[in-house]
Amino acid sequence: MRFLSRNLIGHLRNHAAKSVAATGSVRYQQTATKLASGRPLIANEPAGPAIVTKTIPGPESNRKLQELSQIAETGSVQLFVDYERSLGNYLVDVDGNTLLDVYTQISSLPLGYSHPDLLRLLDDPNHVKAFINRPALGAFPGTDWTDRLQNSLMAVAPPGLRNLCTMSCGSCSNENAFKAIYIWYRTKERGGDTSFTAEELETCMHNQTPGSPPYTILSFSGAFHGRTMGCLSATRSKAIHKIDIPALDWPMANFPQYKYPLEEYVHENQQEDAKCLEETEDLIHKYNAAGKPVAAIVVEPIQAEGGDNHASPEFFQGLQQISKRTGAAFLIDEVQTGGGPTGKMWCHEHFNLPEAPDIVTFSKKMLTGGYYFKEEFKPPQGYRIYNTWMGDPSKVIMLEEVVRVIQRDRLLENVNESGDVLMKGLTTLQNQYPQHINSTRGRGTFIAFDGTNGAKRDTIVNKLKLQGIHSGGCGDKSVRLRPALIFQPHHANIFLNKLETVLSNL
Ligand code: PSZ
Repeated sequence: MRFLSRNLIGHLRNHAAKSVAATGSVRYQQTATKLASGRPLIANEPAGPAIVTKTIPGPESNRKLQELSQIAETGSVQLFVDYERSLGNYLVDVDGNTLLDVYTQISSLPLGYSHPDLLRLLDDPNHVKAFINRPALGAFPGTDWTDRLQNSLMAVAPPGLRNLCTMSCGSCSNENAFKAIYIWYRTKERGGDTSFTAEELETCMHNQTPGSPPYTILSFSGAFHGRTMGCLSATRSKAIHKIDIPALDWPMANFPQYKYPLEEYVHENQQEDAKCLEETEDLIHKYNAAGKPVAAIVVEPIQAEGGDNHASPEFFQGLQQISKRTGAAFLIDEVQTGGGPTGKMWCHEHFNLPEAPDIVTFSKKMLTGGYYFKEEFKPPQGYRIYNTWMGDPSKVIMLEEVVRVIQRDRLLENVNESGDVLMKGLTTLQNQYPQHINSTRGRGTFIAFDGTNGAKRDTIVNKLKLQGIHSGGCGDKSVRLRPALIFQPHHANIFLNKLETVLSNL
């Protein structure tokens, strides 16, 4: 059998958790033979990483960086990639280094590089037309647009959400979700009346109330919701994102900060939840009373840029209750968590919410941006949530294929299986090298661990690269893993062995 059943995986996960502390040494190959799911998902993928330069970036990357920096700001460029040669889980750089990519373009490649089923799409001449004729979808959708949406985004919609708006990236999905929420909130305040007064129409042209109401969005310490002018006021992860940019006076509540390992600090972490929930509700009342009504609570199911901070299902259930009590919408930002990396299509499906969130935003692994919403968030007039492209049919055609491959190759099961191998191996390594790493946490393959400090984290990420592993940092001292959905247990074992090499030589 190629994949283990869900029950068996559940069993193995429990077993892994119990036996980790007792396992003295790391034996990843043994785990591999037990769990590896048959044939590789990508034919002709490299057998492993191969490093050919002394430094990464190598000389060719540095030369190209020099060229590009003549015309562009390149402070964030890490290396130049040969996308012709990159395949599956392996990124090949312009110096010919082959790296196992557990970061995958900031978590945005569902099927890795050059997946054969995606390449085949371009053999169909109808698809070629869709790739070269980019419509203004809000005005001129194509013949098959509704079918395409049904077969892609709607086929994997979060339970309970049957409405959809497509956009181009994560930030513009959040921006427009905020707008849909303001329109909903104002319509509620008007008692459902969908007309505007002359004063509202006049004052909005001067950015004044009542036409431009002073609504706010509550977000959390450590949150990342994008860098555009509205989203940035909800983003709280790093000062470099925000410095020098005017911001709105929006409330920020503390996101829970748990003590690890979780099973040793159940009581403390429950108290932490209660404290943060109380603060959230108090802040909403305070802002409402000050004439800055809180129209929405926005939250990531796992804070990603802020350092892979997790919160309990009870915390998210509590937030939903607060949103009901205060009349604020409950917006879950699944831009980074959505599309399968946590082992479910949507991370909030892990939280047993009694009903769907009001809005769920997505981008990255979903290839197109956008948001799902409850019917009541559909604006009462057209042309209010709108821009030129409103997404891109070529991305939706690709997503249709991605959804088909996820189902055909049972990639969510693969994610859970590979995630188990990673969690078990990382837990063993953190027990073996507590002077270097700790706090392994994650769902599916959406996993992070901490270096003992920021400098140690940076050293680990850099040394991993020279071992042929491309990982990423997040927060102050975390290493994050964001492999594609085609990352299999044998890739996990390669990663763990390379990490052990790095840790044992620190
Ligand atoms: O430094 C950056 O700008 C980065 S690095 C990773 C992201 C941004 N993630 C984007 C992101 C996200 O993780 C969440 C939870 N919400 C919104 C966004 C914004 O998406 P984009 O980048 O597509 O605008």
